Amino acid sequence: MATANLSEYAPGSVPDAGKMRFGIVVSDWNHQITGSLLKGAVETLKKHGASESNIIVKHVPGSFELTLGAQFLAEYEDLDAIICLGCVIQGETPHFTYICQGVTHGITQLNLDYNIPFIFGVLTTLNLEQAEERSGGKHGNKGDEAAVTAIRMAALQREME
Ligand code: DLZ
Repeated sequence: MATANLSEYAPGSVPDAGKMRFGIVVSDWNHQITGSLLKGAVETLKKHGASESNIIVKHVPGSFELTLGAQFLAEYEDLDAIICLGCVIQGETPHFTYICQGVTHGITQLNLDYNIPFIFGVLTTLNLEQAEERSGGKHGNKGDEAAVTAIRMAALQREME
């Protein structure tokens, strides 16, 4: 099966984000990749109506810290959705597995503990090339996908409130 393009979505499927407020927590590890994810996420939020002043960006050292960074945002800011951006690249030791498990479980738990969506915008790749392909390369940008997911989930919550 072909890899989906992360920047493509059905026309009309993304609600207006004009009245929404977003948090983005981004990992500085593999910053050349996460910088592109951040750029994609911010541009996509703005493209769908979010204003710059309603996008709060905070940096953390590595993907393992995304969970707590996102929790800080949920505690100290009034937000409709929080996007977590990171890039974990497999190395020679099992460290990759532990970081991926930690951040995956952490973000899942935040989704259950808080009544706002936390979006998993973390690339987990076998090498740098795969990460480049998914951060503005031939497979699109995971940051775009995370932003669209954040808007859709925030709209879903508003609809159900
Ligand atoms: C330590 C580490 C390693 C080896 N690899 C990555 C990675 O590929 N991507 C990432 O986001 N973070 C990595 N880290 C850092 C951890 O996420 C975390 O910041 C440290 O283990 C904290 O000491």
